Amino acid sequence: MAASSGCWCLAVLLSSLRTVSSSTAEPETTPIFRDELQRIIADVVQTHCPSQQQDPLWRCSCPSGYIPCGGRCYARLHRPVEYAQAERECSLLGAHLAVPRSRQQSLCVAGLAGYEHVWLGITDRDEEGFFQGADGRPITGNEGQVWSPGQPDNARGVEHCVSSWKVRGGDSPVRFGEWNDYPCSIQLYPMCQLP
Ligand SMILES: [Ca+2]
Repeated sequence: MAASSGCWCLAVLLSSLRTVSSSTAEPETTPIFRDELQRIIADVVQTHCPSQQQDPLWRCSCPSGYIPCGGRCYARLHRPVEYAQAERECSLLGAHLAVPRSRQQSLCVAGLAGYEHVWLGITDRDEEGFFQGADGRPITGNEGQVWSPGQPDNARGVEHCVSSWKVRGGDSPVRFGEWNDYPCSIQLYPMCQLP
Protein backbone atom coordinates (compact mmCIF):
# COMPACT_ATOMS: atom_id res chain seq x y z
CA MET A 1 0.00 0.00 0.00
CA ALA A 2 2.72 2.40 0.99
CA ALA A 3 4.78 1.56 -2.07
CA SER A 4 1.89 2.00 -4.50
CA SER A 5 0.85 5.25 -2.84
CA GLY A 6 4.43 6.39 -3.04
CA CYS A 7 4.48 5.68 -6.77
CA TRP A 8 1.26 7.63 -7.21
CA CYS A 9 2.67 10.53 -5.24
CA LEU A 10 5.84 10.36 -7.27
CA ALA A 11 3.87 10.40 -10.52
CA VAL A 12 1.93 13.47 -9.43
CA LEU A 13 5.05 15.27 -8.33
CA LEU A 14 6.81 14.42 -11.56
CA SER A 15 3.79 15.69 -13.47
CA SER A 16 3.87 18.90 -11.47
CA LEU A 17 7.56 19.25 -12.07
CA ARG A 18 7.10 18.87 -15.82
CA THR A 19 4.43 21.55 -15.67
CA VAL A 20 6.75 23.79 -13.72
CA SER A 21 9.66 23.07 -16.02
CA SER A 22 7.58 23.96 -19.05
CA SER A 23 6.82 27.35 -17.53
CA THR A 24 10.41 28.49 -17.28
CA ALA A 25 10.67 30.06 -20.71
CA GLU A 26 10.08 33.50 -19.24
CA PRO A 27 12.51 34.53 -16.51
CA GLU A 28 9.80 36.05 -14.32
CA THR A 29 7.98 32.73 -14.08
CA THR A 30 11.00 30.73 -12.95
CA PRO A 31 9.75 28.72 -9.96
CA ILE A 32 11.65 29.21 -6.76
CA PHE A 33 11.04 25.67 -5.58
CA ARG A 34 12.05 23.61 -8.58
CA ASP A 35 15.29 22.34 -7.09
CA GLU A 36 13.61 21.53 -3.82
CA LEU A 37 10.81 19.69 -5.60
CA GLN A 38 13.42 17.56 -7.29
CA ARG A 39 14.96 16.81 -3.93
CA ILE A 40 11.57 15.87 -2.48
CA ILE A 41 10.96 13.55 -5.40
CA ALA A 42 14.26 11.88 -4.59
CA ASP A 43 13.17 11.61 -0.98
CA VAL A 44 9.91 9.96 -2.03
CA VAL A 45 11.87 7.38 -3.96
CA GLN A 46 14.49 6.69 -1.33
CA THR A 47 12.75 7.21 1.99
CA HIS A 48 9.05 7.21 1.38
CA CYS A 49 8.17 6.23 4.90
CA PRO A 50 11.06 6.85 7.27
CA SER A 51 10.70 4.93 10.50
CA GLN A 52 12.58 7.58 12.44
CA GLN A 53 9.81 10.14 12.15
CA GLN A 54 8.85 11.51 15.57
CA ASP A 55 5.74 13.31 14.35
CA PRO A 56 2.74 11.47 15.87
CA LEU A 57 0.58 12.59 12.93
CA TRP A 58 3.00 11.22 10.34
CA ARG A 59 1.24 9.00 7.82
CA CYS A 60 2.97 6.45 5.65
CA SER A 61 -0.04 5.78 3.47
CA CYS A 62 -3.39 7.38 2.81
CA PRO A 63 -7.00 6.37 2.11
CA SER A 64 -8.20 6.25 -1.46
CA GLY A 65 -8.40 9.68 -3.02
CA TYR A 66 -5.62 11.16 -0.91
CA ILE A 67 -1.97 11.47 -1.81
CA PRO A 68 0.74 10.95 0.80
CA CYS A 69 3.45 13.57 0.87
CA GLY A 70 5.57 15.00 3.65
CA GLY A 71 3.91 12.73 6.20
CA ARG A 72 0.39 14.00 5.51
CA CYS A 73 -2.49 13.02 3.23
CA TYR A 74 -3.67 15.60 0.72
CA ALA A 75 -6.53 15.84 -1.77
CA ARG A 76 -7.01 18.80 -4.04
CA LEU A 77 -10.67 19.12 -4.94
CA HIS A 78 -11.74 19.81 -8.49
CA ARG A 79 -14.02 22.84 -8.21
CA PRO A 80 -12.95 26.36 -7.23
CA VAL A 81 -15.10 27.73 -4.40
CA GLU A 82 -15.12 30.48 -1.79
CA TYR A 83 -13.11 29.83 1.36
CA ALA A 84 -16.06 28.96 3.61
CA GLN A 85 -17.35 26.47 1.06
CA ALA A 86 -13.86 25.01 0.71
CA GLU A 87 -13.85 24.44 4.47
CA ARG A 88 -17.21 22.69 4.28
CA GLU A 89 -16.19 20.46 1.40
CA CYS A 90 -13.02 19.30 3.16
CA SER A 91 -15.01 18.75 6.34
CA LEU A 92 -17.46 16.51 4.51
CA LEU A 93 -14.47 14.34 3.60
CA GLY A 94 -13.32 14.14 7.20
CA ALA A 95 -10.50 16.55 6.45
CA HIS A 96 -9.68 20.22 6.84
CA LEU A 97 -7.98 22.69 4.56
CA ALA A 98 -4.25 22.00 4.41
CA VAL A 99 -1.91 23.59 6.92
CA PRO A 100 1.71 23.05 5.90
CA ARG A 101 3.87 22.84 9.01
CA SER A 102 7.23 22.32 7.36
CA ARG A 103 8.97 23.47 4.25
CA GLN A 104 8.56 19.99 2.83
CA GLN A 105 4.80 20.09 3.43
CA SER A 106 4.60 23.52 1.81
CA LEU A 107 6.34 22.07 -1.21
CA CYS A 108 4.00 19.09 -1.20
CA VAL A 109 0.99 21.39 -1.32
CA ALA A 110 2.53 23.48 -4.08
CA GLY A 111 3.48 20.41 -6.07
CA LEU A 112 0.08 18.76 -5.66
CA ALA A 113 -1.88 21.91 -6.45
CA GLY A 114 -1.94 20.97 -10.11
CA TYR A 115 -0.73 24.34 -11.32
CA GLU A 116 -3.67 26.14 -9.69
CA HIS A 117 -4.18 28.56 -6.82
CA VAL A 118 -5.42 26.63 -3.80
CA TRP A 119 -6.91 27.54 -0.44
CA LEU A 120 -4.88 26.69 2.64
CA GLY A 121 -6.45 26.25 6.05
CA ILE A 122 -5.01 29.50 7.34
CA THR A 123 -6.98 32.64 8.13
CA ASP A 124 -6.89 35.77 10.28
CA ARG A 125 -10.59 36.53 9.87
CA ASP A 126 -11.15 36.31 13.65
CA GLU A 127 -8.38 38.72 14.56
CA GLU A 128 -6.51 40.73 11.98
CA GLY A 129 -2.85 39.81 11.77
CA PHE A 130 -3.11 36.64 13.88
CA PHE A 131 -3.21 33.71 11.52
CA GLN A 132 -4.75 30.50 12.79
CA GLY A 133 -4.43 27.05 11.25
CA ALA A 134 -7.37 24.76 10.57
CA ASP A 135 -5.44 22.17 12.59
CA GLY A 136 -6.18 24.23 15.69
CA ARG A 137 -2.78 25.83 16.08
CA PRO A 138 -1.57 29.35 15.30
CA ILE A 139 0.87 30.11 12.50
CA THR A 140 3.98 31.02 14.43
CA GLY A 141 6.57 31.90 11.84
CA ASN A 142 8.92 28.98 12.36
CA GLU A 143 7.15 26.15 10.61
CA GLY A 144 7.82 26.24 6.91
CA GLN A 145 5.96 29.41 6.10
CA VAL A 146 6.52 30.66 2.59
CA TRP A 147 4.84 34.04 2.56
CA SER A 148 5.51 35.90 -0.63
CA PRO A 149 7.65 39.00 -0.03
CA GLY A 150 5.35 41.76 1.21
CA GLN A 151 2.62 39.32 2.23
CA PRO A 152 0.38 39.11 4.11
CA ASP A 153 -0.65 42.65 3.25
CA ASN A 154 -4.43 42.59 3.86
CA ALA A 155 -4.82 44.59 0.65
CA ARG A 156 -7.78 46.98 0.76
CA GLY A 157 -8.51 45.59 4.21
CA VAL A 158 -10.36 42.58 2.81
CA GLU A 159 -7.76 39.79 2.69
CA HIS A 160 -8.19 37.28 5.49
CA CYS A 161 -7.76 33.86 3.88
CA VAL A 162 -4.48 32.34 2.70
CA SER A 163 -3.76 30.73 -0.62
CA SER A 164 -0.80 28.93 -2.13
CA TRP A 165 -0.04 30.53 -5.44
CA LYS A 166 0.64 29.20 -8.89
CA VAL A 167 3.29 30.84 -11.05
CA ARG A 168 3.33 34.55 -11.46
CA GLY A 169 0.63 35.92 -13.69
CA GLY A 170 -0.61 39.33 -14.69
CA ASP A 171 0.41 42.06 -12.27
CA SER A 172 0.90 39.74 -9.34
CA PRO A 173 4.42 39.54 -7.90
CA VAL A 174 3.55 36.34 -6.05
CA ARG A 175 5.43 33.31 -7.34
CA PHE A 176 4.91 29.56 -7.46
CA GLY A 177 4.11 28.00 -4.12
CA GLU A 178 4.27 31.22 -2.15
CA TRP A 179 1.57 32.21 0.30
CA ASN A 180 -0.67 35.23 -0.12
CA ASP A 181 -3.59 36.45 1.94
CA TYR A 182 -6.54 36.91 -0.33
CA PRO A 183 -10.24 37.82 -0.14
CA CYS A 184 -12.16 34.85 1.26
CA SER A 185 -14.87 35.42 -1.36
CA ILE A 186 -12.54 34.55 -4.23
CA GLN A 187 -13.06 31.09 -5.68
CA LEU A 188 -10.00 28.84 -5.48
CA TYR A 189 -9.48 25.09 -5.35
CA PRO A 190 -9.66 23.52 -1.88
CA MET A 191 -6.53 21.66 -0.80
CA CYS A 192 -7.76 19.21 1.83
CA GLN A 193 -5.60 17.45 4.40
CA LEU A 194 -6.52 14.62 6.70
CA PRO A 195 -6.13 15.59 10.38
CA1 LIG B 1 -2.37 39.72 -0.06
